[in-house]
Amino acid sequence: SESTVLVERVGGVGLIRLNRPDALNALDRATRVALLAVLQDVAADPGVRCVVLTGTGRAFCVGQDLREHGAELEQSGPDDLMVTVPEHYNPIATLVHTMPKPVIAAVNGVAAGAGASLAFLADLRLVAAGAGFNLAFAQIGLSCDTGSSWSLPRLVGPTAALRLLYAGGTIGADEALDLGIATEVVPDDELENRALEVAGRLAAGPTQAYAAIRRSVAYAAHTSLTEALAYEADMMATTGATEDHRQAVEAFLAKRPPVFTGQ
Ligand code: T3D
Repeated sequence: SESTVLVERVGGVGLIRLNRPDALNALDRATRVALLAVLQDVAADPGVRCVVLTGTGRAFCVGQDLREHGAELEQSGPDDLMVTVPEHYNPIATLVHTMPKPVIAAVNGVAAGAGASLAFLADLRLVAAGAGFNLAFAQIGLSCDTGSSWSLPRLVGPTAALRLLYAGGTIGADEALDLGIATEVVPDDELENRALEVAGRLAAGPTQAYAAIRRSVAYAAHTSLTEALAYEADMMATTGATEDHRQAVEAFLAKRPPVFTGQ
């Protein structure tokens, strides 16, 4: 049978598609395992210089597969949760947020629970006009996972984060844009092309600089200015030693456009 997570290379872009459209791309065990493996592959592949995460069909991802989850809860009680979060959601969340290249969520439809949380950990969220976000956790008596306690307050502030986590309910693309969750709202049928356009541009960029910017911004979110300055100095030393930096300065001085190779 066809895999529930597809990955396609479009130039330097790794396009990851959650592919259980009949289940609104809910994350059952097999899909969580496959998604983690695919993320590990694209993270390690130097030929992939930007990653796009999207879904097939009318949803982006509705989080945990509650049919499978319900059956497992019935059978073995909450033990399943104690394994699923540390063994599946945590490494998936970490990779989405820390792999050394930009990650874009192309939110093609509703993103709920862990699905919304995954989108929050991407660098950019291009959101289809008909899509939305639903912090579904509390509606089923759960707290929150996949980094949403960390990412959502950073996007919208702690008060709005609590409001969204308490309330459940789906917010639309325009409200997501107003709140700072969506970086851009795109007509439904243009989303994939737009995501590939933005991703293609990033994939043609200075990948190591982008990776270091990603790390610097994440690091600075929980440190003092003094520590952030020291970290920036390290990252500048690293990126200053790259071939991309050397040739881009040369290109600047010669008044021609730089050609970045990611090296
Ligand atoms: O073990 C652990 O670690 C737990 C970890 C949990 C992480 C999590 O992600 S918890 C959060 C899980 N997700 C949810 O609670 C979302 C539940 N879904 C919804 O709230 C709504 O379906 C949506 C807001 C996402 C979409 O609403 P709408 O009106 O567009 O669609 P719908 O009619 O509610 O759903 C359509 C079908 O998809 C429906 O099935 P049916 O009636 O056509 O047979 C519905 O049951 C199914 N569906 C939706 N979400 C899930 C799902 N089936 C399984 N798992 C789902 N998450």
